[in-house]
Amino acid sequence: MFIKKHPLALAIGALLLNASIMAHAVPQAEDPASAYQGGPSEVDAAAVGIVRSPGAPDLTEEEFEYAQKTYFERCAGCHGVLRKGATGKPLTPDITQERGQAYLQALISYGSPAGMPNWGSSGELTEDEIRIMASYIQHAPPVPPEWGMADMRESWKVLVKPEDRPTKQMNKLDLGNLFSVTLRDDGKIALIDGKSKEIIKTIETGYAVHISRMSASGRYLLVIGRDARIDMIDLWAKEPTKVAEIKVGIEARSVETSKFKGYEDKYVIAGDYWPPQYTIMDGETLEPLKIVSTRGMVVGTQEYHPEPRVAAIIASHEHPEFIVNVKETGKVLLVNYEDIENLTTTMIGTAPFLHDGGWDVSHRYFMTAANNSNKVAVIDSKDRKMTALVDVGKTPHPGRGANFVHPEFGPVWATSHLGDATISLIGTDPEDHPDQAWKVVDTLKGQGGGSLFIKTHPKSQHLYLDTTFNPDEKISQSVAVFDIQNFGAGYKVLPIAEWAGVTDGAKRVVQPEYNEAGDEVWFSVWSGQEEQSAIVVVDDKTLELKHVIKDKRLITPTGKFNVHNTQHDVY
Ligand code: DHE
Repeated sequence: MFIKKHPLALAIGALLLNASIMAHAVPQAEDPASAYQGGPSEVDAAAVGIVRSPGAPDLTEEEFEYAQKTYFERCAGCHGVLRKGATGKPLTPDITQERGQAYLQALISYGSPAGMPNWGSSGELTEDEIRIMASYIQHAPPVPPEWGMADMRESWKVLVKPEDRPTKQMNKLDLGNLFSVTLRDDGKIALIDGKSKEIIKTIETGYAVHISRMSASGRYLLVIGRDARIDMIDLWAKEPTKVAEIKVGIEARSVETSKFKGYEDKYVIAGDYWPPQYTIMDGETLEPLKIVSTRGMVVGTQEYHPEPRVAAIIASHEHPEFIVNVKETGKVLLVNYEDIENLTTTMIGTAPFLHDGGWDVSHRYFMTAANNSNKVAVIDSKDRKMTALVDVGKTPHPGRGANFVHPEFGPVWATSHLGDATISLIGTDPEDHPDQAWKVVDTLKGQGGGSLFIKTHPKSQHLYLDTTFNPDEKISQSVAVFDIQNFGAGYKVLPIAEWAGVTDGAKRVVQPEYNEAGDEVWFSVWSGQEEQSAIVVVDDKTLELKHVIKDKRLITPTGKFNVHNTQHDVY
């Protein structure tokens, strides 16, 4: 059975495209995981050479150029830059040549139930374009350029030297309750005051901004874009100001700063998707100090992987270490930054593909999703070992997850899933609840699959989860909320997009984020670049609408990062 084109799935595809190809709609299979992960790669097709391989149908230079560009824009997100496979299947010539031209053309045309979009029957690619793509993937993948120290240093700028920066906060902003909001397709972040809900300032950042993280002191805001550019913003300046920037690779997703006692604000680390590596930088200037490749063997099979991308990174509170998720090899690296010239790393084998995760309530155990294995790995950051590998639902996607005290099972950490409607609650209290520790103690049922983020706050009695990539727009435009004291009552649905009063667009509701006090929850209502989006603020006590932020500068808002909660890992 082939997946048919779905109008809503087209909208998902369009949202995931970068500006250069925004005009086209892209067919997507109705599988939320592939809709989510199939975004374009930042690798520049023009920068990679043409590789002709024996046994593959020949192509003209023009056809190669077209195929290369199309592959990086539309296929690499799932199949990998080097086609070694990730969410999508591997597409190396040994496999593709064996399948043959006719089979590949049919697959590209009609898609597959496993999540491959139907590029031909959707009308997105012509028959001839499909022939070119099917031929192209029978040639060896060209290797994109590396990005080493010379490139980094060339891109590195200190805009305000540390000695010229203030020594105390020079503005009257309530920094703890400030939100850094990703304006995904506008290449900017918006700083929004938590009380007045006014945009204080928008700041230009890397293209397709992804996340914001706070330095340990709460002074520096670090923002990373998919193009691997990091912007460092000083929140103590008269008005928040960019003080340094660097490009650490060609494609990236994660940035973090040192938080161990005595090392506050000393180092910044960023992980790349391409080249597969991480970089440790000076915490005040972003000067690149150490680049480490993550290429290596996959856990279990111990086969070489040339493209293991760096996913989430979190700063340890137990040792001077960064905890680095290496996606395709399924390895968690504990990178000790005490002596970066003589770097020591503890390598923990878990399961592929590691994606995102966060702390348990004690900030000792890192709970991280191995999304392709349907597992959560529990990493003990104190004893530097894996404590458990817990089976959860299909394709866990916790964001940083949610910690709360379950009325029956004690402290738990929760994840929702892209691939099913469940929420897995994992016991995290080995001292007082040893029988429940590191086991799924309860499974809740939410509105449906396609969930990306789940959230609560120590002062809240509610647990919220989005369903951003659910194919049913009623579900993707609303959120479910549970009463932590009464899970038996099921969930309430909050019609966030309807409350926003936004008329056009996909209006996907994404990422709950609390204010500092823990009495408000902010949700993004995410539409296209040319459409109106909004942020909806919910009163956590009453579950009623409190405020809608609409502003013409609020273009494609997605992630929101409250300064206090991000600085102190409160979730
Ligand atoms: Fe994200 C976090 C990767 C698509 C919004 N995203 C992360 C992290 C990774 C990641 C590795 C964890 C960083 C960390 O903690 O250090 N995201 C990817 C992808 O590879 C993927 C699937 C496809 C892509 O092409 O980028 C992807 N992400 C998206 C989106 O489409 C989202 C919904 C909208 C957007 O802005 O692009 C999105 N990702 C987010 C957000 C976080 C995030 C809001 C941080 C959540 C948090 O609470 O910490």
